[in-house]
Amino acid sequence: MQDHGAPAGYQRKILAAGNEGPFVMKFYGFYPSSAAYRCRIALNLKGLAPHFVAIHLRKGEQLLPAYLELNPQGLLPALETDGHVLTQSLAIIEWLDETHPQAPLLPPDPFDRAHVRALAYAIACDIHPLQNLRVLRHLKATFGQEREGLDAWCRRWIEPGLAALEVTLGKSGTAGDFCFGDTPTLADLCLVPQMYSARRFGAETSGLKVINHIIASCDAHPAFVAAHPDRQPDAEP
Ligand SMILES: N[C@@H](CCC(=O)N[C@@H](CS)C(=O)NCC(=O)O)C(=O)O
Repeated sequence: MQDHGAPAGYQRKILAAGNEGPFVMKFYGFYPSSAAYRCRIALNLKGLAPHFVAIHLRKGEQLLPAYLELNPQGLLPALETDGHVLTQSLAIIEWLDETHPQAPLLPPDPFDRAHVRALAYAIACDIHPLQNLRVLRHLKATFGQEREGLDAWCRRWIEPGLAALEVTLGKSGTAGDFCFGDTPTLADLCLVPQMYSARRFGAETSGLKVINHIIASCDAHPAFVAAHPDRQPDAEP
């Protein structure tokens, strides 16, 4: 585990006060982790910059006793704040949204909220878990799959998952520059990391017109830019 302290950059000035009290907000993540990436975007949108503790997943640091004490699931991310440890990226994001209501991540109407959550869950519950490190390691160890087979496995779930999302977004009539309207919501926080993973696994995404329009908007948004894996203090070449 490596404590990188509070990040420099545009968030620091907004957050400094929150990090000087008795409770230092600590975020446990790893630069390419999708679930951590979702939370980093939310933290940036809320103007928060917690201390960052890097947990190197490929070195197995998520299974060290000190981390399992925080999250017995051995999964990233975790957010430690005010004497609480929050886990599960969507629970963390909704907690951030409830406690920092500016730049809301869910629309006000209950049907719209359900729609945005459904978009987010389609990614976070139905696509992402199949490409997780522990799943890929199991496929390798038990079924002898190497890089090519593992990438094909991931594409097998990512491509139809994103294709269905593209249809849903197109039919909704509510997609704009972002998944819902013209400001970021929970759905965009899940979509951007999923598209990052899609590229890593060589998935075909060029035909996803609605999604690619949204990704272009996110790529131009400073909160998303600052959350990119390549810009994290633990990023590796
Ligand atoms: N549903 C969880 C998923 C968390 C998760 O799968 N995290 C991954 C990184 S994206 C992880 O820690 N994987 C460790 C492993 O597979 O051993 C969430 O949204 O927080």
